[in-house]
Amino acid sequence: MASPRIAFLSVGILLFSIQGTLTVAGQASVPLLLSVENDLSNMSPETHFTSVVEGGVLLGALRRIQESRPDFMFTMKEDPNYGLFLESVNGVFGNDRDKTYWEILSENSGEYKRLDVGIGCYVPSENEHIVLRFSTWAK
Ligand code: B12
Repeated sequence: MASPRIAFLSVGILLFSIQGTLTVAGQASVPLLLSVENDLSNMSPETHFTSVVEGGVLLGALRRIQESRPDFMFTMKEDPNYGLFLESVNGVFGNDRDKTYWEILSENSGEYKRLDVGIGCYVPSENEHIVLRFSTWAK
């Protein structure tokens, strides 16, 4: 039997598909799912339905969740060469001492692919499932 989480995600994706293109402040928008996973702290994962404006970057989706959900927050810092680095999610910061960071992935049919750019450059596709996973680069 499908787990409640998979059932929840499936219903969400179905609703998004039925709705088709939504609008955000009069602009065409692209719906997506965003999950937060932190196995290092044994936290239960959370998933949010969000969107970006057509052609918009992932940062817009994070901002949209933060504006509508008081339990979701994030911080970032600017790197002179690569742009915006996602520094913390829900108060959990990566750090050099523990070699931890927020890895950004795209999930499709159970397969996880690491994004090749950061939150300020990545342009999500319709109904994409983005995963923010607290990870270590020590391995
Ligand atoms: C080591 C490394 C990391 C380490 C840095 C840890 C550390 N404190 O040393 C970790 C594992 C954290 C990391 C993460 C990511 N990285 Co990286 N990383 C590198 C790598 C291999 C070397 C960087 C380095 O040490 N340079 C030498 C030092 C002296 O220079 P520096 O300027 O101080 O380096 C800093 C920046 O590079 C920064 N940084 C590292 N990665 C990224 C990614 C982004 C988007 C930003 C804004 C900054 C940044 O962290 C370094 C230490 O402070 C480079 C590739 C390369 N060979 O340069 C990729 C590289 C910079 N990373 C890249 C990417 C895509 C990511 C991720 C987005 C991957 C992901 N999907 O999760 C994440 C960032 C996620 C987030 N939270 O925003 C891309 C950036 C491409 C782009 N145009 O945006 C690169 C170029 C690799 C590639 N070709 O794909 N990375």
